[in-house]
Amino acid sequence: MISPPPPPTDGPLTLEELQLAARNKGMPLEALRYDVTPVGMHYLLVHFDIPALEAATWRLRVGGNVARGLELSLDDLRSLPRVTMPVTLECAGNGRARLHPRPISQPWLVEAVGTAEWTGTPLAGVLAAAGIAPGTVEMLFVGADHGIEKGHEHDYARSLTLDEAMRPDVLLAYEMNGRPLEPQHGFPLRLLVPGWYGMTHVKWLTRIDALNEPFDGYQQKTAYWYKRSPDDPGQPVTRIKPRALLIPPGFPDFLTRTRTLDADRTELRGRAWSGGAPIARVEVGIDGVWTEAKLGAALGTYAWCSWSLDWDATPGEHVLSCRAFDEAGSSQPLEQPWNVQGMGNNLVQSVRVIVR
Ligand SMILES: Nc1nc2c(c(=O)[nH]1)N[C@H]1C(S)=C(S)[C@@H](COP(=O)(O)O)O[C@H]1N2
Ligand SMILES: [Mo]
Repeated sequence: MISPPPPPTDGPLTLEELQLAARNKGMPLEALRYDVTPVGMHYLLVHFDIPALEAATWRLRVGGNVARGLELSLDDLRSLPRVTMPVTLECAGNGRARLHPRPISQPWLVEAVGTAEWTGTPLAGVLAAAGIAPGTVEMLFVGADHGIEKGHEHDYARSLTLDEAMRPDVLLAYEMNGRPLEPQHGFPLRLLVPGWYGMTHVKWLTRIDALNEPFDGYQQKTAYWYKRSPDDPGQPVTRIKPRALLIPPGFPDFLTRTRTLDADRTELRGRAWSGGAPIARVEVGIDGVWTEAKLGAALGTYAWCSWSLDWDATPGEHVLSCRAFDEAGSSQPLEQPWNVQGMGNNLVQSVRVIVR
């Protein structure tokens, strides 16, 4: 059962996009001031409905191509080695709403990001306990949520290669910022794959299966591909591309969000991250002239770092931008790239300010 996706449009936002935008939410940019994003300000993306799960009856089943199937309660998982790490999560669709024509889906601008302290147990330990059998190529992660996307009915599910799944920093996470996961962020358990775009971090985990063939479910084979045209085989979406964001200075106009500030020395501040490699530098563009910013230490291997730059704000209208460069040599485009699903659009952010 396949229905074609709605064609991209240059028209006004549709009611369907508005409906998604009102259910899901971005992080307010002023929350870039926090090292660790308060849970209620972290971005949120839920494809279907938030499932009703109870800690007392919920179980994680580990099966497929394993020596011993496991059935684990939340207490079982909590009794395993405990690891806490800060991780920056970003939705692969961040930036989609600026594309021309606009792919119809969750219409993010730039706010689909957040950094939390995640606590859980390394997945590798649970997989070792189950005994991954020879011939396993991928691990499949299945959520409790269910729905239809572009005509395909499915449980939300994604896979990882066995090598990626065995990375020591991949977690089965049951806490966010020191508290049990909120229902919307995956209670009672979610996958955490530091460095990867959000779709990989499967929430409401109920099943993990060892597969001896690559998974071909909707969220793996159809969604989350960089394609230049509908018949381009494309490339899978994997790790987070570099991005820097600026805390909009001054105060906003309610409707347009244009900023007003007084002529003075102003400290411009923001955050930068990349899932591919550490951030090497951040540049700030003031009316198109780029200056290197002062870079703070990263909060963690897979968490953002702060940056700042003093700016002598002179009266008039200005456009402020920022861009991140990582140690692998990746950066952010100044011209809008385009792909069919609107994935990984890390065009530089621009903030309009009026200095008085
Ligand atoms: N089970 C399940 N897991 C999921 C999703 C989902 O809809 N269902 N959405 C994914 C996507 S696309 C993103 S960007 C992240 C968002 O995580 P957050 O809402 O905790 O920020 O969860 C991912 N995990
Ligand atoms: Mo996402």
